[in-house]
Amino acid sequence: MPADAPRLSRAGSAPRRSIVHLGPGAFFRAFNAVFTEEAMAAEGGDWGITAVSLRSAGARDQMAPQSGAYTSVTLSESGNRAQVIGAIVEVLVAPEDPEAVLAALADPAVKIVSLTITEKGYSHNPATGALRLEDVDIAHDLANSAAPRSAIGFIVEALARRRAAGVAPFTVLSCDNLPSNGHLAKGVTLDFARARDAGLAAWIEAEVPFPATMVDRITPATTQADVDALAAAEGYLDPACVVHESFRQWVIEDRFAQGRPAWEAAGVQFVQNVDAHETMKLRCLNGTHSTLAYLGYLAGLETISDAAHDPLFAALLERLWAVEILPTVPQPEGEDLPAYTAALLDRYRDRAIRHRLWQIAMDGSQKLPQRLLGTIADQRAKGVLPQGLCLAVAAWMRYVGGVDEAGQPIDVRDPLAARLKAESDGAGDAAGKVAVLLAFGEVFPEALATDAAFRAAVTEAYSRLATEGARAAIEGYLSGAA
Ligand code: CS2
Repeated sequence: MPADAPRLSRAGSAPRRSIVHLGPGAFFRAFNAVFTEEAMAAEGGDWGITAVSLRSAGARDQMAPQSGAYTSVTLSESGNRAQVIGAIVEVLVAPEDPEAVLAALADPAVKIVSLTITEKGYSHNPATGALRLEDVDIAHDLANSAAPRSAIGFIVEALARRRAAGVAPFTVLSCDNLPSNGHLAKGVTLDFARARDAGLAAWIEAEVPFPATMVDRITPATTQADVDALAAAEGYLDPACVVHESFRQWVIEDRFAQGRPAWEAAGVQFVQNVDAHETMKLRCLNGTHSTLAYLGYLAGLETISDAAHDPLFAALLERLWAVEILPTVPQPEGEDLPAYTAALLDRYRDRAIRHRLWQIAMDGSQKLPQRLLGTIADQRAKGVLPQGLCLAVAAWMRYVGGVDEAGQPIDVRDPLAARLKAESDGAGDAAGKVAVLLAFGEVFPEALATDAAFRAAVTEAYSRLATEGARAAIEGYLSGAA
């Protein structure tokens, strides 16, 4: 990196704020903020974004010296494209000053509160969708409403202040990889509000829109090499830059309380119901992402493109899509499903995108229900046993055991990591380990946990992974399926 490269600085004035976004991570900066920037460029409007970090000061420390500006880098083997984004006008750090965040959320000029807080940010039970009132941050926020820690706590307190002041509510726009994410966000918000004040909950239920969305852009974590490459190419330093694929798709239910940016000018699709698009994406993309993450990691691979270029894993993907996943996906308006999965394989093979399997493997206990278990449950309801997806579940079970095929420790990142490992370690043979992990009601719905054929298939797959390894287990699945 050029040692004397100047720091990126904002060109021109910042737009006035009308959006608060919770979760200023890489995906948000590669996705929401880029669409909003382009919508304002095309159709005007003051849709500036106050981004709020609920945990750490990292994003703020990276972006404050740049007045919120940063670079969105589209990666390509034929040459990267840099786009400076100015839609973010400030970054707040909630633990430093929760009142500043609440003031922003209660600002009458704020019309949309959007979320990329990851699956675990909803403090819900993944198997049921209900708010976990015993969650440590939720319990804190119910007792300390003026100094919340959780996204839900901030949203409800801000809505309470708007209601008390006679200010119209904002729209809550969930942009996380969860089925019916708008419905889920509404459900946990109402659960929290009811625990505080029934009248407030009734007002929220009647007045606050929670449109659902499907979001899609592959965005690996930014590395120092990415920052250095940008500095070398563009002549400035930008530690807040994000790198991503060219592809992007945002499908939104068009239900907003006080308007929205002209996102359609940036290519956003507005539909009445996003469920079919969500199911397509969560099961075809995220389901195979997680499958590759666990089986690929156990097989010693590092990235999605490594796996997608490996003939064995490519054959696994093709069979999973054609036989086990697509039969459970309803036809989304305007989509060609076989073409969609063929395009996915091309996206996965893009060697310009170094998407680490370890990154995707994170938080599996929060991801499996919507990525794999829903598909399996739908197949089981038809009397079908999807052996390939059972192998993927078994691979997750092996992964959370914390030891790879070379006997090396795995750095498992998951809210339930300690319990998953402890109970798995103490469970004896494959059947015992599968049994204790299926007993995690936060992950496995009762119908699957008590399904003998599913349990047997996962146990058999777990045994093959333990004795023969991931590659042999995949070969066995493919040859047995032939
Ligand atoms: C990935 C997703 O990290 C993960 O769990 O599966 O972030 C995936 O890259 C995005 O959903 C793609 O749109």
